[in-house]
Order: sequence, then C-alpha cells, then structure tokens
Amino acid sequence: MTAINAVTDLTVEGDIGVVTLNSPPVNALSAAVREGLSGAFDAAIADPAVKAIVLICEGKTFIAGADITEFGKAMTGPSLQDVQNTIENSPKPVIAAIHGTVLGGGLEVALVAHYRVAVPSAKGGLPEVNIGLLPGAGGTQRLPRIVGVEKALEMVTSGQHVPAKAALAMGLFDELVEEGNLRAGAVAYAQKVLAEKRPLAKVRELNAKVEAARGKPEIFEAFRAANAKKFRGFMAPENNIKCIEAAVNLPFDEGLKAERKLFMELMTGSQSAAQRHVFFAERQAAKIPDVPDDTPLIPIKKVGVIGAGTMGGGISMNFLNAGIPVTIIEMKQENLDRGVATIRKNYENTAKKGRLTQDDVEKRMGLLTPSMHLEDLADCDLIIEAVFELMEIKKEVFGKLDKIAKPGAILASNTSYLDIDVIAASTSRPESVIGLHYFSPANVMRLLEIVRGAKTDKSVIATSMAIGKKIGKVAVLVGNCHGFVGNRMLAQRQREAQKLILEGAMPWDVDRVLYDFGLPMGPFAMSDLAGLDIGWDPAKTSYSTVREVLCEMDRRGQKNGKGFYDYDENRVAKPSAIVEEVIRDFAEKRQIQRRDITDQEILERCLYPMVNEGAKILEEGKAIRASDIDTVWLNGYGWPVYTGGPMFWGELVGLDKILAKMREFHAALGDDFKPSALLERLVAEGKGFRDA
Ligand code: 3H9
Repeated sequence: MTAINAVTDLTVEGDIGVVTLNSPPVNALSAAVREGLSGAFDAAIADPAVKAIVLICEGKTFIAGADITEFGKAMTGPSLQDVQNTIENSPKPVIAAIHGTVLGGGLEVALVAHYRVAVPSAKGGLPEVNIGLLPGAGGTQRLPRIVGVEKALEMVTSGQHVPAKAALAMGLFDELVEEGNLRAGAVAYAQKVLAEKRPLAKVRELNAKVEAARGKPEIFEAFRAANAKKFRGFMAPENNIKCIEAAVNLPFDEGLKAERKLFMELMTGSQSAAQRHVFFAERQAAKIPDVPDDTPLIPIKKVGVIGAGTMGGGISMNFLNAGIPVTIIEMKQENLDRGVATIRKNYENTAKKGRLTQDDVEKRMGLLTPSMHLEDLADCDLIIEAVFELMEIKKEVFGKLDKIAKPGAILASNTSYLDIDVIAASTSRPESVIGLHYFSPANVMRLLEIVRGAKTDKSVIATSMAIGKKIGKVAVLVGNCHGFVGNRMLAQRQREAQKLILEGAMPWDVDRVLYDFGLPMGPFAMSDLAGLDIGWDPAKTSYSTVREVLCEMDRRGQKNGKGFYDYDENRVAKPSAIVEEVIRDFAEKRQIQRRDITDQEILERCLYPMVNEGAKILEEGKAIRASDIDTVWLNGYGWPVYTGGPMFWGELVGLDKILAKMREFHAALGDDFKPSALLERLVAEGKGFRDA
C-alpha cells in the first residue's frame, strides 16, 4: 500500500490498482481529497503493473459531494474538473465502487469513471438544488445522457436520493455487488472489464437520449408549469432546468460552459448562501453546549399520550410510525373512539395513495392501546399531555400524572404558550418535566420545539432530542417564555397585521405582501383557513377586534364560505366589500385616521419586529443561537428557505437598516417597536447574530 496523502492511498492487487479515500465524515471533496485523488490516479496510471483502477471509500459513504464548508473560500490544490479530467481520460478503465450515499460532486466523480458498481443499500442523487445550487461538475450534462431528460429534470430539481436497484434499472449503476463485499466485488468487476476487453465507456459520448429531446421545448415548458407552485421563489430549480436544456441543445463542451455560468450565478447569490446556512443550522440545532453527547438516555419503549384530539392523535402517529407502542387516553368513550378512528382513517388514506401497505396500517394500529384511565400510563417511559391549553387543566393533569407515572418517566406537555416551570411545580419531580411543542398537523410538520424548564434534567433533554430525531422531527431546544420561540415571534407579526388593517391596508394587501415574500399564506388567509371562531366565545365577546365583529356576523372563515374573504363554491378567495366596510367602520369608531400604506411598510412592520423579537430571545438566552431560531421558523411556519430564516434574512437586509427602521417606528408608533439591546449592541460593534 502506498499512502498518497493523509486521506488517500493506492494498493495494487494483481493487475488492479485500488484507490482508497478516507476523509470522514462523508468523504467530501475538500482540497486534501482532490489532491489525494489526483496523486493516486496519476500514480496508478503511471504504474505499468496496474491495468484497471477501482475507486472506493472508507467510512459510511462514497463521496457525498463537494465540501460545502469550503464554498466561498479561495480554492487551493487541483480543481474538481482537473481530477475529473484525469479520471475520464485515464487510458486504463476506472471503476467507481459505491456504498452509502453518492451525492452531488460525488456522483459527478462516479460519472467520469468508466463503470460504476454499488452495493444494494447504496443511494445516488444530485441534491445540489437543496442548497440552492446545481451540479456544477458536469452532472447536468452527463445525467440526462444516461437517464433521459424527463428523469434528469426530476432528479436535479428534487434532489431525490435514488435507491441502488432503481439506479441500476436506469443505467446509473452498471452492476450491484454483494452487500458487505464491495471491494472484492469491484475488483472482480474490474477483472471482468479487462478480460472482456470492454471499452473506456465515457458518458459524455452518449448522445441518443439528449438528441431524442432536441427540438421539443414543450417538455421543459410542461415541466415548469407542473412544478410552478413547488419552485415558487427559488432560483436554483430554474437554473437546473436551463442546464438540462443546454445538455439537449448544445454540444457537450458547450453544455459544460453553460452549466458553469449558471452554477456561478447561484453560487454567488444570496439564495444559495441562505440554503447552505439552513443545511448547517439544522445540524447545529442538535448540539447543546451543556448537554454533552454522552449524556445517558432514558430508554423509551412505551409512550403515553393524553388527549385523542387533532394534536394527541397526530402526536401518537409519530411514535406508531417509529414502531413505538402508544397508550392514548381520553375521558369520554365517544371522543376516544373518534380519535382512534381518525388515526386509522389517516393511515388508510396514506395506504390508498400507495405510500403504506394495508399490513403497515394494521401493524401501526396494533401498537395503539386506547384507554379511559390515566392509571394505564403507569408503565410508560414518556407521557405527553395534549389537553386543552389552560393552566388550571394542565396543572391538574400533571398533579395526577405525578402519582401514576413510574419513577424516571418523562412527563411532557404539548403546550404552545404556557409556563413549563409552573406546570412542573404541580409535580414532585420537576426534573422529569419538559415541553414538547408539536406543530399541527403533528404527524406532518417537521418542527419539534423542546422547552427546557429551570429544573429539567439533562438526561430528559438529551432523551427528548434523541426521540425527536428518531421520529423524524427537527428538534430545537428553547427556553421557557410566553409562546417560546416560534409563537412569541409570530405574535409580533400578528399584532402588526391587525394594526395595519386599521391604519389603512386591507387584509388582502397584507396577505399579498407576505405571500410574495415567500410565506405559504398571509395571516388573514391563515385565519380563514383555521376558522375565525377558534378561541372565540360568543358569551364573552368584547368587539375589541375585527375578528370578533366578523364572528358576530357569522363570518367564520372558509368553513362557512366567508371570513376576511368571501369564498366561492371552489373555496377561491375574493376580497370582501362587507369586510372592507367593517374595517373602515371599526377604524372610524376608534378614531384611527386611515392613510395609504405601501407594500414596503407592510413588509417592514410585519417582519422587522420579528427579527427584533428574535434578538430579544437571544439576549434572554431563550434560544442557544440565532440559527436555532431560523430552524424553528423554517420548519414550523413555512418561512421561505431561500432567505435562510428570519435571523439570517435580517442580516441579509442589514441589521443597521432594521435597527434604524425600528427606531423610526418606535418614535412614531410606540413601545411595540422598542429595539432590542442586543440589536443595538451588534450594530454599534458592526457584528452579526453569529457573534452574539
Ligand atoms: C456539490 O457537490 C457541488 C458540486 O456539484 C459542484 C462543485 C463544483 N460538505 O448529515 P449528517 C457533514 S454540493 C461538508 O449529520 P447523515 C455535516 O455537516 C454538495 N460537510 O449525516 C455533518 O457534520 P457535523 C452536494 C458535510 O448520515 C456530518 O457531515 N452534496 C457535507 O445524516 C454528518 O452529516 C450534498 O448536498 C458536505 N457536502 O447524512 C450532500 N455533507 O457532524 C449533503 C455532510 O460536524 N449531505 N457534511 O455536524 C447530506 O445530505 C448528508 O450529510 C448525508 C449524510 C446524506 C451525506
């Protein structure tokens, strides 16, 4: 064995040269890796004993892409294109031996090899779009030459990881070899290539599939139209599509040039910077400075859920999906029956769409035990309460649980606003109490806000984070404060939206501005969807908000065809003349002078106070880092990914600019706009949130 550098070596086995790469965690194409590959291939090509070359990786995966941490820094060592040219032009056949996930630049390296073999558990894809990029090392030119234009469009714009069997079927892999025996399988394959005198197959020379799509622009137009909603606001999907068009319409080397130009356009733009931030933010959120990785975990073998309503049912499904038995509690038989039936119906619907088998449905339902007795939770390791959001009720439930739950069991509340320490104080074991705030629908939304109380034990925190990951959530640890991170910031936006419609805007103006910013819908459309009467009590109505007046007029939202908007029979919303009248009247009675409000003001009034509130959350230590706040908003509230989350976006706008506006609003409109001390300090010191 010859070591080439710290991460690569070359071993000659008979007439096969085996280049091994070992650069944890994912063998990303860092400068050292490119240097090592370049040296190893040069050596293998120069060695007369070597007749064919196998490229294989140590660790959990073949090369998973370019090294994202190096983006934006000055490049050292050979470029990826240099390495690829060496491999593709090798006079000796090169075989890529693939396991784990061959992604992005990793797949682009495999695509310049002459043959590709993989183990059945391997997956491959070009996920660059997810970090706001496109495959910039020939991937967009080579992929359609193998899989065809339609499949290539789908792969590069979705970033999907294709399983080995499917990759084999579409020609991306040439052969599957026995699991656990990749090296021997690849060497044997290389010997077969030599024995059969197979050619140096170059993907760049395959033209049939791209030629088949030439002169058919309708393929691309149809694809754009079908995905318009999904791609809204994102730049990367369109650039990816243009690259595939280039592959179809231009000779290979011209196509590469087009790809490079479109890649650089994305690479130097703010969207990719934001999406790369999101990639690392999500991974960073799992790291808690004072809860080390080796904190002992509490084994969670059985879960109890109190409440079989929408939240309780959705929460239960997460655990059933992960194979963990759930006991679900309701006080009344009919509510229990309805809750269980809803869970079953949800699974049946998924099965109808072909995403679960009937067997899967029964397996999941078999793990569910409905009960009307809290005592049945005595053997649960984790109990999650999802009852009515009222402190007195929560305290009563936790007081009872304290007497029933086994020692060491985690007692969690799915509260979205309430003080977790007060809830914990109603038990004799506050160290076992934690907030697990799910977002509706709880079986779908990725966010899990984990609320740490003053006395919550570290193993309870570590276990909650781990179980969050196990059920497929993005878990973010937050501190105890009213509304925690997500809803506390949401309250800022909601308050301003309400004020703006009295000062001169209309609900559809506010909604349009926020929708165009990239949110899935504005606050008034959201309100109509949820139902205006949520939390509204006709007996206690005070007519203090427009919403209450609308409820009194029996405008309840989409469900009865009228809310802030009027709805037609297809639930298409139209601005409502009646609502306009109500709003004008409401403002007049309160002597609010209406004026013209610009879209810019709507945006600034709704979003700058959120950034400011995020800064207050940071200064109070209720979030560990600004990127955690971004992670909450991206996964729980549909904040547009391509802006990186509210805090990253705040920096894109400029913290100085946001502070100046907050000061101006503060002077004109009062204390709702009081700038955060942290924001003041960061601007004075010329720093960003990551320095906070
Ligand atoms: C590209 O290739 C551009 C080219 O087309 C053109 C070039 C000219 N770089 O996710 P995990 C780190 S763009 C640097 O927790 P898993 C990650 O931060 C790239 N670091 O593990 C984490 O670090 P830490 C296209 C990377 O098993 C650790 O590895 N490729 C990279 O759940 C473990 O990661 C992609 O977009 C990277 N490329 O999942 C693939 N990837 O431990 C992105 C990971 O310090 N990666 N790290 O927190 C993934 O999708 C997943 O990481 C993967 C493993 C599926 C590979």
